[in-house]
Amino acid sequence: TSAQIGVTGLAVMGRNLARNFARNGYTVAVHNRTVSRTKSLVEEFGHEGDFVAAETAEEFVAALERPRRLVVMVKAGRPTDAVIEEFAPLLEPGDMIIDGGNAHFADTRRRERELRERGIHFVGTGISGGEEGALHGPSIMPGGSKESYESLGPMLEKISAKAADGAPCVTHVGPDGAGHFVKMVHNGIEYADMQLIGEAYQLLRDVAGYTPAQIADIFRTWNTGRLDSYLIEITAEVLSHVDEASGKPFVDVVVDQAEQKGTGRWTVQIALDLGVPVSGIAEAVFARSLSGHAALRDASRGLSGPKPSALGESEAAAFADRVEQALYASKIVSYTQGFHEIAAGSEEYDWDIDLGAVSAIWRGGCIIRAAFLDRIRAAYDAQPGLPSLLSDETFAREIAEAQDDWREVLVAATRQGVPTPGFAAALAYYDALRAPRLPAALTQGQRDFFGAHTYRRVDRDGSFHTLWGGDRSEVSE
Ligand code: NBP
Repeated sequence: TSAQIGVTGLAVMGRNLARNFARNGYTVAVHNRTVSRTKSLVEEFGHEGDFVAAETAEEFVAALERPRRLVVMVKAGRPTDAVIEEFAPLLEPGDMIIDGGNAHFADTRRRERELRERGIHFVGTGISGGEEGALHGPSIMPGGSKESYESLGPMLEKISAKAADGAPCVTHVGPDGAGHFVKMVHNGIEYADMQLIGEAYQLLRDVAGYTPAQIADIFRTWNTGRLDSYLIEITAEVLSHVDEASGKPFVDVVVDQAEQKGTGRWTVQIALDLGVPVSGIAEAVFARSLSGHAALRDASRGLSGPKPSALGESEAAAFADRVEQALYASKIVSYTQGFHEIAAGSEEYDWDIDLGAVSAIWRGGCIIRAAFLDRIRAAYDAQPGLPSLLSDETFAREIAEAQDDWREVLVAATRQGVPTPGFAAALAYYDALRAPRLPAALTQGQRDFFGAHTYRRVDRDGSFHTLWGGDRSEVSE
């Protein structure tokens, strides 16, 4: 029997992905560096479909029909290169290596280039949805050549999540590293979403005075509206969970130091390189980092500031409604920033990414799946060249309606000393974009003063310098 697809790297993700292919009727060759994983997969789940267990790389490659489709699900970084070095010599022109790990897109570009020279298609593929997604249907973001997608697309469409309208959550994102780039920004947006939800929780707790169980109910209500999303849904689950050992809310017994694996940080690093202001995502990454500085936080607990005082019952309910507005408006801004980064990456690397298609494949399977993404897609469908999501009429109107509450929430947060870097960064971005004039003019003046860096004028073309140390006359450069 020859297998239509092979998966090497059978930790949680690879094993579930292999099972997903098998459950969809494909014959799947399975391989792992440590053979026991391969054996246990076939022992435990062999009844789910057709698996071909391979102990060696040679056996694995031999089990695959041609052109070969070989999915690599190992730890990103060095292990991915090691696996490529192991398999590439065994492959033939036209074969495909699909890297489903969380690779950095620059690594994917390098690998794609190297393998292309050897006639092998390298398909860097973002896969989102965690282990459940891998098994039941992830959102899949493949890069690589068009040709490879023709061969792979139908299989990926079959195993992917389906959006509410039945559309598979996979599209050919673009050449070489486009898929991993989009997956990276997806994760950055996920960080921002989580930070904004965290801030909403903190405000409902400290300013409105609600208990975690009450806040869970508020989130459940929000989840029936425009904020309907996986992250809001699981937030309610986490908040209503009670720790068995202590009887306390679970959220009160967890150490408040957030960890990260790196894709959020990459999103910000690359945004800095591309010159794209993703301030909301950056604040989310920094907030996690700040939370982890235990010694710094311990040393700072005595610093002065207001103590939040809880509102009365009816005021609290009204405040919760405002927080919903603030959360929604901030969310629009963080998606605006994330899509700006994708557009900038697409421009820089000539990927020609369809932003509407990207929002469409995030509607199911992935961590940021949300009703909201339908509206983003509608915005790009209506106007493919939309310069910014904020220029979409619907989003602009929604922000206009939300903004009084958004500002009030930030006033309350500031007065009561509740940190809301995500909400604040989002509002600052919004206000900066709509400002008729920015203090950047003053910055240019300062730069010209100390470094003769020159400036442009509003009323004439060219670049100019003022002789600051002399008679302050202006010279044209
Ligand atoms: P891990 O990231 O924990 O990787 C473990 C796998 O890598 C095992 O199969 C291991 O083989 C293999 N491996 C390593 Br480590 N070094 C190797 C080498 N030098 N040669 C060959 N194989 C090697 O697994 P995971 O959590 O299933 O994630 C797989 C990929 O999917 C990662 O890139 C991850 O970032 C990405 N991802 C994960 C999630 C998630 O929710 N976990 C979601 C989306 C994407 P061994 O058994 O012999 O040690």
